[in-house]
Amino acid sequence: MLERTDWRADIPSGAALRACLPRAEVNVDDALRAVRPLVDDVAERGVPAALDYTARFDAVRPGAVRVPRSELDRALTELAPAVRAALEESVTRARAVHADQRRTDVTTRVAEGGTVTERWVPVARVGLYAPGGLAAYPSSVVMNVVPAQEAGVGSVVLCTPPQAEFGGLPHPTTLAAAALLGVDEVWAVGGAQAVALLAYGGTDTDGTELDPVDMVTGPGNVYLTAAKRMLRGVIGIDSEAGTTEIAILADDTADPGYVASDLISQAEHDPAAASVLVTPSVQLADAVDAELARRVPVTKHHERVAEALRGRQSGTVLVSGLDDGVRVVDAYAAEHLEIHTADAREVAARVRNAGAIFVGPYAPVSLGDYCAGSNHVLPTGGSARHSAGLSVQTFLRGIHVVDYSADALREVAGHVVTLADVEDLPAHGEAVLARVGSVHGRSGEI
Ligand code: HSO
Ligand code: ZN
Repeated sequence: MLERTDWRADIPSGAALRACLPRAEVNVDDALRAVRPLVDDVAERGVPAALDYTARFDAVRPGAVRVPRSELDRALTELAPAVRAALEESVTRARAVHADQRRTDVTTRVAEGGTVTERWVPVARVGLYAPGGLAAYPSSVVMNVVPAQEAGVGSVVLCTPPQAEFGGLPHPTTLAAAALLGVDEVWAVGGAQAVALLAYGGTDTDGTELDPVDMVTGPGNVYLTAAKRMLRGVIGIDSEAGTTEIAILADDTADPGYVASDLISQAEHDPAAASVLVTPSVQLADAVDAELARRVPVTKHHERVAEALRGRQSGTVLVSGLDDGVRVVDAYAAEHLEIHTADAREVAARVRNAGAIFVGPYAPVSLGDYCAGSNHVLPTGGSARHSAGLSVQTFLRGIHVVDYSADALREVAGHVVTLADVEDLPAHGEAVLARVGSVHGRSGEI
């Protein structure tokens, strides 16, 4: 079922290893070219442009971008009790984890009378994106909003696409999740046009000002990702959370049914989703294929799943042992990595690159998607090599506060003047000399 790559006898090394892995060829350059005129248009014309693109891409044109408060309240009132309870549990667990990520300011005494304090300050206003597309994502509302709130962000806008079947409003469960979390500014706009409108702001059809944000976070398709990349600088962005992917490192102790169902679970998101099995066991690979053959046809979204599993972004990689297995999953740097091996904790501890690691048979990715407490907005496409998922840290900036007394400045003044001279920036040294008098026979007097 899954295409096989056999590296048991010979495994590529270095960059070649990364290049040979099953991976989607996402052409962000094409997407960048496609979204540039759209972004420019929204920058120039604001809301009317954003609504034009919404009409074109989402086949619906809402009367206004901002969702009325009454619709948020209604969505929450009409939310099924079981869904509300599940969302509340998801929020409680995510809050517990993210509250522990808060930072305290740290003051370092560098010298007598000289201190540097790292002061953690939240971003003032953020735009959080919850996708629409093939599913509704109230869980992504939780995963964006909770870290922003725990970081102390004062002003939060949720952006999510409007849907024709809901009369131009976003999905009601997405609205209910926002209301449950106390977010009352929701914009019915999605995709690249949402990012552009968040970055530049505008005036809504009823005259309401839509204020620009300082930062945009959240997952989305390649066009949303391209718009984030393009507008980085105008706004801050999180890591690139694109089409979902799961890698599973498993040995012959793994349950093939668990492995197959988890590979299917992420393939369900999108025909371009990636499901990769890495194993030293041919027996397990065969058993997983047999389970996939049995399960895929009967899963609800079998067409999407089959396409994702058939794609060149998915496959099985056979390795000679778990050491090579760890090398492969490190090179792949999966958004989600599951470890199904004997002593899974020990193997997990050796992994360096992953968005999130799920240890052992009872921590499936779906648990993390909804209710583990961990965040599900995670780096994709190998960006877990250098980036992390969404967290409180994403929304904080560390500001260095430098506080020196006259004596403390005098004590180090000679070194400052020397370094300024060596860089041929004598005015830098003179700024110090003006305060401390003379150093090295040079005086601050002009
Ligand atoms: N697996 C997705 C998140 C998600 N799953 C939302 C279900 N709902 C990307 O981490
Ligand atoms: Zn998922």
